[in-house]
Amino acid sequence: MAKAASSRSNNESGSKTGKSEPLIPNRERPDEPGRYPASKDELLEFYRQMLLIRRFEEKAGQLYGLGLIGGFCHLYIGQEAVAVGIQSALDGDKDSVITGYRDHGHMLAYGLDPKVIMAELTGRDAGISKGKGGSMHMFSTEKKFYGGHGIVGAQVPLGTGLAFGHKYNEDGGVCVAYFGDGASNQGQVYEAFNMAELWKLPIIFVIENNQYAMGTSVNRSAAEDQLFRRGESFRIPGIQVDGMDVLAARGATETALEWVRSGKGPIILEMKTYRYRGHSMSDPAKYRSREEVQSVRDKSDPIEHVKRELADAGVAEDDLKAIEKEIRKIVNEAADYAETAPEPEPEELYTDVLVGKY
Ligand SMILES: Cc1ncc(C[n+]2csc(CCOP(=O)(O)OP(=O)(O)O)c2C)c(N)n1
Ligand SMILES: [Mg+2]
Repeated sequence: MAKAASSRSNNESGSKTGKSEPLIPNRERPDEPGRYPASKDELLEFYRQMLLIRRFEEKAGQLYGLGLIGGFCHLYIGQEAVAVGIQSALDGDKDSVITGYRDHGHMLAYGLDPKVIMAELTGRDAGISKGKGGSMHMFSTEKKFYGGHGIVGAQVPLGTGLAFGHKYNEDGGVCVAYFGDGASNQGQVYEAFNMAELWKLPIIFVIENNQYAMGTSVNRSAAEDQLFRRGESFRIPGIQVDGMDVLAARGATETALEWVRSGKGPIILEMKTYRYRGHSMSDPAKYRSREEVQSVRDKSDPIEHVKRELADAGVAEDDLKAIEKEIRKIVNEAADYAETAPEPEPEELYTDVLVGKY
């Protein structure tokens, strides 16, 4: 099988859907994934969810600018198709998710209430972590969403532990551990890969390759910039996916889930994507040109992509406008709520510090 992005530099996004190479000797390969054949209703739902993330993140950026959100804030704009495509394939009752600090989109794609997420951003008691976690430390054990982690790469061994828990408890769940291209250069990632394959743990390692780690491009920092190959030494297969195409993301996730659920151990999905905004709200973005960003927006925007699919499926422009209106209302209400909800009482400083006695 041909590698998806063989003729492109890794600095470009928009490689074609899920192809993988038979790189590891004597190792069965996952099936070649296809684009998910979504129904019109499913396509509409993907559009809705991606638009919700985009408008939510734009609003979060505005509230940050007004000083209503403090600390760090990393926006997910541009990467929406990854979280929406992947999360839509998961079993919310069984599967667990863990990610880094760029986490609002994953929470929204998991169906968490935008009000509760926005209230966390503004540090209010009604926030999902009672206003004590902020942008980077959102958590919902009920939804099996285990953060929100500010330490780059930390979620990879933690996710491997979650996968160990799934296997040990025989609960049929799979862990999805998201991390970035920058994180993929860390040593702890490879210790986790080794254990995960050795113990055949049910985990999908999702590398969200948005081409940059803060201001450093993949090509400047990665000796092997085809990140789907990073599991080879551990005999973990990898698939490179067009992360700007929600149907490709969903299709590859189906393939990965089939692999993992059938007991074959971990798998890597490299999602080729792009972030339009700076690394965080305080990034002056001097390491890339405006033209580069604009060119990705023009050629590969994930929301425009689905809009075209919807038009082909016969959905009227007015129906899309109605969804846009509905989403703006949800986001405005979330912002109003997050601006007016009370702050936590000082006593909250002493809660949730330890889970219990050891
Ligand atoms: C262990 C550690 N080292 C460095 C940092 C500072 N830092 C925060 S984000 C980041 C870049 C990570 O980039 P990537 O993994 O590509 O994720 P992205 O921000 O692109 O989503 C760095 C170096 C940190 N938070 N933790
Ligand atoms: Mg990155």
